[in-house]
Amino acid sequence: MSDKSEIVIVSNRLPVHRVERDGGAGWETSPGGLVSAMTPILQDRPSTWIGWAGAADCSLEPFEHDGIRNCPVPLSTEEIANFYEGFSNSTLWPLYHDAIRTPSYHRHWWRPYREVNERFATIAAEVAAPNGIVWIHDYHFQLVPSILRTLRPDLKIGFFLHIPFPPEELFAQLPWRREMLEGLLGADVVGFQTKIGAQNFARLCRRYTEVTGTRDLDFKGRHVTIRAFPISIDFDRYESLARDPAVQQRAEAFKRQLGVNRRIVLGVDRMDYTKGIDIRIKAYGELLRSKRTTLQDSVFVQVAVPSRERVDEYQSLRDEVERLVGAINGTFGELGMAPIHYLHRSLPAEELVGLYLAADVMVVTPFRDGMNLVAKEYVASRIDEDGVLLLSEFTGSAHELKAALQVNPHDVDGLTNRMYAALTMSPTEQSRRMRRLRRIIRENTVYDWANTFFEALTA
Ligand code: GDG
Repeated sequence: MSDKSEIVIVSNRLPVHRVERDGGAGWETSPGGLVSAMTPILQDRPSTWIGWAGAADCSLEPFEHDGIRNCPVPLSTEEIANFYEGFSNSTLWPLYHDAIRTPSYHRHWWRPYREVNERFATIAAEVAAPNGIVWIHDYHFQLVPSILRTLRPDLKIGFFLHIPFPPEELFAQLPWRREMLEGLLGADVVGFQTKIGAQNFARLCRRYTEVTGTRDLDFKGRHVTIRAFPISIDFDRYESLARDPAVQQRAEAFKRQLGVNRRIVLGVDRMDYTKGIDIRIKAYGELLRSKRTTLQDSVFVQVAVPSRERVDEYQSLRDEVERLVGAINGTFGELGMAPIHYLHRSLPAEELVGLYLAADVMVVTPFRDGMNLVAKEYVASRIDEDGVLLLSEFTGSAHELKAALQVNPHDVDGLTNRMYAALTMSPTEQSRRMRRLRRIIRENTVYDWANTFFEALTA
């Protein structure tokens, strides 16, 4: 068998993580939609996944796990600071999310970004079989398509952006805007979460590069397909977890712990300033202050998974969230009973779905989000067709989940009113909306998403 791969995936992290066992260290497949969506496509074909293994200054040999060859790419401590925490997460991440925190532009971050992109592209060029397929994921690697195109013109190259692609006025700030656009134009297919993202990209390419065309583009004699591919979840997995008696018992236990007569309002997010965690806690505080809900009527649970903790903006968000929770609990709580329960940690999937099952209202209020899978997971878990999804208009999911109770998260009064409407929605209205939501997600799963992208790439 050739040691070259017909399919190569490039993403920031490998689909596995290292675990310490009795007999020494080993690898385990990481939970997550992307990994399971790729598995049916990668299995039975020689394939390689290229990514960072998650530890600094660590050089590892390629290895096989669960039928997929993993190729770990080393990053130095300096590269993690400049390429990952710097350019990726302090320049691109805020810029692409409506600049809700001011993006920082530093030339000493740009150079490592380009160098790391060159390293990943070089490895992809080495492992891909003649005429093979390379699918590159996300904002960390926007230069990889064009570098790879130069090294290996025979390849089919796809790129998918998991986060929003910003409008012209914002993207124009980026000092390296032309390089970034031309980097992406090295792909055959450039995929976005929404049509707006695809349109923003095409418009910017027409302004700053030599492309021709309106919807799809032609660049240097090649055709580049620009399209929206809204990502989704493994609907059946969430539905069957929700039917699992052990998970249902967890849900009942959560309800008992929190108080059987209290309606449960739930938020689940990475601790990220794009997610609107602070604003929803403020809105819940307003509900308590105006006595539209009380400590006895409802309880708010916020799970915030630790994320990018070495970036200052994330640290100050955590401080602010913890200050707000403390202030509201201090004002409205009683001994042995708090209005807000806040967990700063990640939960096992069974517990997460137990919480989805227990929650009467799911609050998803990002100021901007590429898609938001939590909203879709909540819907898939609601096997009894009840519960209310309160969803920000500024998520990719809002384009599909029209039957959710939609809200502008910048409007605290509006959000408070909608939260109240969610808490008091009639069972008939809940199930009318939930049935429609469930149908939409059932009809476009993460497997459909992956297949549609692959079809576009191999057409
Ligand atoms: C990016 C884009 C886009 C969360 N807490 C726990 C846990 N999670 C899992 C959820 C969900 C995932 O993390 C979060 O996905 P989101 O889509 O909500 O958000 P991002 O992490 O920002 O993802 C986003 C996505 O990429 C895919 O393209 O939708 O817009 O920003 O799956 O379930 N999982 C477990 N325990 C937790 O405590 N096990």
